[in-house]
Amino acid sequence: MAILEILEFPDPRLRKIATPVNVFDSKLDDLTKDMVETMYDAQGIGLAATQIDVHKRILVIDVSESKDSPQVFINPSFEIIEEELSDYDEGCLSVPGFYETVSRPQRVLIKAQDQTGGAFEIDASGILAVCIQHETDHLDGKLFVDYLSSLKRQRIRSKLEKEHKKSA
Ligand code: QAP
Ligand code: CO
Repeated sequence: MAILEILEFPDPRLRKIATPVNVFDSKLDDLTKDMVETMYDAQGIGLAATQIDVHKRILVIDVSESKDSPQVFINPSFEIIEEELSDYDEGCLSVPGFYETVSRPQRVLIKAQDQTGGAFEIDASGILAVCIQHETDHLDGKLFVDYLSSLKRQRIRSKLEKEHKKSA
């Protein structure tokens, strides 16, 4: 297993569109294990393959209290069940140190495949509904900062660019 490097905003590679997975082999299984390990190491609750510079439609999420229930979503999509929006203070491993309120539909039906290609569905509300929408956005090159005002986004961008210069 390995801990992978997480890309940070405004890295242009975070804007790439991920392509569907169609081979369910041991390489995919190894990659999802590395993603789970990387997510836990970074104290995250969700990680998209895009964030580790792999442009395939793969997510790992663990919204459990005990951090022992990783869920893998291959080729995820969702349908909105409840259009009503709810607000959540979102963060992102690719935007470290920043949290802002985002409004999203409060209930969604998640459709995805597991590591073996088996299809499953989850009726999600609460933090899982927030997380799947946030992570699916990554696969389409979208970040939670895109929902903020351009002023807020620019401020976050310049602060992170300064951080990156310091550590470069
Ligand atoms: C996305 O985000 C999410 O800034 C996952 O310094 C967030 O795991 C979905 C993290 C909120 C639903 C609600 C962020 C860790 C982790 C940071 C994360 C940080 C350390 C973010
Ligand atoms: Co994120």
